[in-house]
Amino acid sequence: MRDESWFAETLTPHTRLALEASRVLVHERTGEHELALIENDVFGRVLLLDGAVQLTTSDEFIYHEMMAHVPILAHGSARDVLIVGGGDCGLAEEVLKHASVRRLVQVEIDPKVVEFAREHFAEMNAPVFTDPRFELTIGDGAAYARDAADRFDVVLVDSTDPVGPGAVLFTREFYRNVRERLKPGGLLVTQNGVPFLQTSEFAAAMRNLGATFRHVAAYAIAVPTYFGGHLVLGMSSDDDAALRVDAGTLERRYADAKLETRYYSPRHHPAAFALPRYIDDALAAAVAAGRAESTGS
Ligand code: AG3
Repeated sequence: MRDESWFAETLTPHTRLALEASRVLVHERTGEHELALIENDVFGRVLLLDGAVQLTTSDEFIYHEMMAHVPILAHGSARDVLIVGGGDCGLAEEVLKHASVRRLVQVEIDPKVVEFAREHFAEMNAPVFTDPRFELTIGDGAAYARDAADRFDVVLVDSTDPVGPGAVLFTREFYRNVRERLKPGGLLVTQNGVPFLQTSEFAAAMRNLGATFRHVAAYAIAVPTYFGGHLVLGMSSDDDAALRVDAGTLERRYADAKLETRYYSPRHHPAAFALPRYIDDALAAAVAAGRAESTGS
């Protein structure tokens, strides 16, 4: 029987990160996921899906600020944004802080995650549900990418890890479909895990991106509850303008957007792309392999 006072992250086979639960608020199987919501004295409320920490009240700002503000400020005039996944709506909250964004479509597969987050993370996501720019669809994000006709300036894939229902969001076919959803100059940002522990998953996803997009970059973030070193976010586009944006432009856009951030800064933004060497090397090798496959086919 599981000890209900400790919850372990079971994401990788030979490691366990355990968090003490001072309270277990929810622990159940929903349609798509095993979901647990606990309280921890250091991190606050913690949401785990299928044994992987998704967010905590204390450190969610890191992932959400970096996933939203890096591409939106790099783009410079993002009006239409798509989020695939992101059921806790913490990412939507950061996206909607940009007055330039006119429409935010979010396609999440599991309505239960949204309900939960609405109830238990209201201090983070409450503004989202009254924002007329926000269009939430419950459905399969991969099918949406394939079938929709709409196009976006920025597409954000706020997925779980490449196991279970989220695995499809790391495939070449999905990335190809997303590419069709981008307007000229559009950008895709993807959650690509912790390369130190998820080495082959990271390489496979980057290879698929390399096979699909003309330009693939990645940036690293440090989230205390994502165990195992840096978590990497991929940024891909067929146009490298947003990947080359200079610090002065970012400073100006950041000031114009009137954002208050705790992790993102226009100085840190380009720095996050200067990857530690073992990640940089793995990225370069995977992208080159993907590129070779796509030109060979
Ligand atoms: N979703 C990404 C969680 C990634 C965790 N992976 C890991 N620790 N290797 C976060 C959802 C927040 N909206």
